[in-house]
Amino acid sequence: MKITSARVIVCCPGRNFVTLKIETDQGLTGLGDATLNGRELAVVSYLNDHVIPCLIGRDAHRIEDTWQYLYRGAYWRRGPVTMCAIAAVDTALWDLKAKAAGLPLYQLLGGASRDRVLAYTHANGRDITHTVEEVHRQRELGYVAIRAQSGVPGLDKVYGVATGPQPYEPADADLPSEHSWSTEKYLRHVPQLFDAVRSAVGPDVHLLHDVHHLLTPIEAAQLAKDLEPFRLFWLEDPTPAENQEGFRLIRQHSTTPLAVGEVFNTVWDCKTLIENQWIDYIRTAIVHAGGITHLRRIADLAALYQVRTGCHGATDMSPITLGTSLHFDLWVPNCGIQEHMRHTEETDAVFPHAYRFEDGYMHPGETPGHGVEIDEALAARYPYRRAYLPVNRLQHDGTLWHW
Ligand code: CS2
Ligand code: MG
Repeated sequence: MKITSARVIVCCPGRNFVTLKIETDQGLTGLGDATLNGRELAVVSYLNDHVIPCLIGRDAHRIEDTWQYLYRGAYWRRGPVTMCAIAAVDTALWDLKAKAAGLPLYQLLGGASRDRVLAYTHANGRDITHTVEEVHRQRELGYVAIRAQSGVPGLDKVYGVATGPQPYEPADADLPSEHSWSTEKYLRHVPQLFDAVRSAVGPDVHLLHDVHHLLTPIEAAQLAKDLEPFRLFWLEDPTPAENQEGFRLIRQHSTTPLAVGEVFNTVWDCKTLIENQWIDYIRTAIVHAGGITHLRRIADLAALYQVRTGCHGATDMSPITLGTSLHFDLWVPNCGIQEHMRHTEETDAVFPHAYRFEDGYMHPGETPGHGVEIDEALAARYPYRRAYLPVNRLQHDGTLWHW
């Protein structure tokens, strides 16, 4: 099965998505997600200018060889732009192989290890009362695992919490908006939030929280310790992880489970964290870490140390990543949970998909391939719009804070 063409499709049905479409001489097409939130066009150029010319004429079945060719052949290894581009090719090739076999992708990976995939969603509120209401609302939709975030008294905006009635969207402005940050206020507030949420939902609902890399290791250790009575499923990105050793310090002080990895792009970003058992969940996404071919290497390393997966699933993971992730989750022996932030109706219409949500769990469906397609005519009606993630500055003196 020879690759005859490859094209990049950029669209913005509510938010930007970059999609790679590969066509073959057998008439089959494969799709891969290449969306890198806030830096989309860098990946478009990487694909168009440097990757696509090398793909034409290659055997679409040689997924591993193509992965190594793009990773090693570039000489310049790793990095989010490179690994997103490789992920798009890899995902499209797995889609093609599964379509050629007439099987849903999870069957090619080794078949289902479970009947369905546990999913968590977000409850975001202006304040504690509003967040508790949002948690109840998500419970009514069927979720049994919920991430709770809330506005903090004295801070105008907090990442992960919408300012109006519309759902929160990570990339929110034509130029980066600025949020002010106070570690002291946040550290005082979050234990009160979880005290209220835990008493409202009882012991059986899984509760999660995302710190978005905003604390130093010792501050993160304080928070993890203060949250112990509320038995979190996980505390996410408590501190930036470029310095993997920072997590040792948090571990020394707390038994709250830790999750990290949505910004990682290769196994090298988490090798030390995993081998030292400083984390419990690895959150790396298919789109950001070189596709299925590389993510399964990360998951296999993690399995040796009883670290489980918790794939990133915010709205900037396109339906193609979500669908592919669900095939991965259904198979991977050490799956923990999958993040599920619902896409807009416009996005769902552009990307018709076989995956479904029911009673707190998800399933990728039985359609051959990863089960997600793109309606190109509809996509063309939503042109690219520049959008950025916000930055944080310390409230008291304007210092640019961790991001
Ligand atoms: C978040 C995301 O879903 C999450 O856990 O951290 O909102 C993340 O910040 C965005 O996906 C960044 O693009
Ligand atoms: Mg996160």
